[in-house]
Amino acid sequence: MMSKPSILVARAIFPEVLQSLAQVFEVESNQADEVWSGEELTRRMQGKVGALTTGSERIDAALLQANPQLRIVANMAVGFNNFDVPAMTAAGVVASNTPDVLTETTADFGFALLMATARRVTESEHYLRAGLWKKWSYDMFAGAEVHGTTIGIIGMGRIGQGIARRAAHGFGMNVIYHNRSRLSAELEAECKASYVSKQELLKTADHVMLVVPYSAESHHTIGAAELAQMKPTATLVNIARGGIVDDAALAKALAAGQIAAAGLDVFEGEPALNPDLLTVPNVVLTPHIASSTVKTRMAMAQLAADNLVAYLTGGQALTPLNALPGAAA
Ligand code: 8YV
Repeated sequence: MMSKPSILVARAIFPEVLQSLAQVFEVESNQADEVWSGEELTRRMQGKVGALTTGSERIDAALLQANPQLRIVANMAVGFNNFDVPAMTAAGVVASNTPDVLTETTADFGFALLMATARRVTESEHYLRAGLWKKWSYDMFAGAEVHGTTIGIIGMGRIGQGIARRAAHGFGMNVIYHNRSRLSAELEAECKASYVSKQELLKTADHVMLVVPYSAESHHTIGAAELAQMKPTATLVNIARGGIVDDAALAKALAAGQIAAAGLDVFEGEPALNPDLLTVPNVVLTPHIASSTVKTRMAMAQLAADNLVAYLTGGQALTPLNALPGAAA
């Protein structure tokens, strides 16, 4: 009998997904969910032809060089800035991600964060829990209107479009967007979204939503200069990636009342946070949970696992990020 190919599952995942992988592969897993250093990950990768990673594991040229047997790394995330895709392609390693299965769930969370930020949900809850609520008052936690206002979406991929639909059809918002490329006229009509320059968006939006993938070009899409262009009554939500916003500049702008409030699910250097963000009251902070519903996280884990099975047993990944010459079965 032929021995099963060996794979690494780099972080804890749903046991049932792990069990299904164990039917096909020899699996080294990490159900203790230890956070491995780059060297440890490289060492654990030895002898493995495939790996399932999350957005926290970096796959770079050094790891690839030390593991020439590796054939595929399947990320349990739609974002893949933890992968050096050109280096993977050069090394003949397939990279895959988990698009589509998290789109609507993540768009829901973008809206949750927008609502919590504009309507000061967490700030008022902290006040209540601290026993400070003694009487009703006319302007208590008066926030920013959401329905009927203008939302500016930066990054109009699948998730950005999901947010636009919710905003336009559910909340009667005026939707403006900025993106590297313009949507088709049909998609613009469906999302009721108008394309504007970044400057125009920053100047006119009541709520700015960031859904742009992280890259060298999108680093600090929002910094001090951009915050200065926003309305003092505006809110900013980042469900994209840490590094899209200059968190230090944002903490300063929030403390100074340069913008009204922010909602952040992702941070520069997470899980570490810029300490100044913890001292300003007008920011809602969540620990990178935008895709986290039971159903969606299961679908993401299953798609990552299915990519490993499809490529290593059939020669074709389901949702590859790179095309390798001669990779198809
Ligand atoms: C993941 C995400 O939870 O898919 C993404 O890009 O940011 C989140 O859905 C995270 O990356 C862990 O893999």
